[in-house]
Amino acid sequence: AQPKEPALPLFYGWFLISEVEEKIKCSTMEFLKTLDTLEAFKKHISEFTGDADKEVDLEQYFQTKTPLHCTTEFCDYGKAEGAKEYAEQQVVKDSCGTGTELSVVGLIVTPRTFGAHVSLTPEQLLLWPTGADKVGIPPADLPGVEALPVGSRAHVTLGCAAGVEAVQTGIDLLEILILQQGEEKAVTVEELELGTLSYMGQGRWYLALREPVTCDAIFSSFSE
Ligand code: ACK
Repeated sequence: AQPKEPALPLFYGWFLISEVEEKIKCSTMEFLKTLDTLEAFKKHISEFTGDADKEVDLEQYFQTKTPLHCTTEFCDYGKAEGAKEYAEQQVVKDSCGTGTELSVVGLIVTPRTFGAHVSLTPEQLLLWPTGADKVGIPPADLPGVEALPVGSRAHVTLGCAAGVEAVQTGIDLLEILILQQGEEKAVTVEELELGTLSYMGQGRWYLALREPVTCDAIFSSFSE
């Protein structure tokens, strides 16, 4: 009989080491608290609540999904297209268990997701699958996506609204980056201690961090 092929994982990615995970959870929750109290945010509250008079506690609104990580390849145990080819790459095999520093350059908040925008180094991009930025994007939005640099989708999902899947964070991030590239410039709402906060319409917020936050992470596969 043929030896059984090893099963493919759910996904590959960089996983924040536990001390960093705790730190990031705390500091990003602080940001949500700040956002919640801003008049500019309250003005657009109905995009989160459906009702301009309703309040929202953003810390409760988003459910954290751990372990915090930046997905490279979603394999879906081999059901996803290209999963096997990705897993077989020498660079992927060699990188498993190795450490790296992820650079978080911004935070996004939308009515669906809360996430960290990660800027990948050329070395990290070697682990970024070709075409990964476009997976699951409606064809009508593709021209905008294709104009973005490779790796633009790289993110850490920090939380999702009830009933929302984590895959949405990358899509929300791309949508925001496409808007930033477009003609319509974002409205800069406020200079915060952390950085510049912009409102992108339809409940979408982007905080460009004044200083990127470096997070120690380990490349690995993940299966449930
Ligand atoms: O926040 P994420 O990157 O979004 O981390 C989780 C991880 O895989 C485990 O679910 C991501 N994910 C789920 N489905 C997909 C998909 N179709 N394409 C890309 N990433 C996905 C999810």
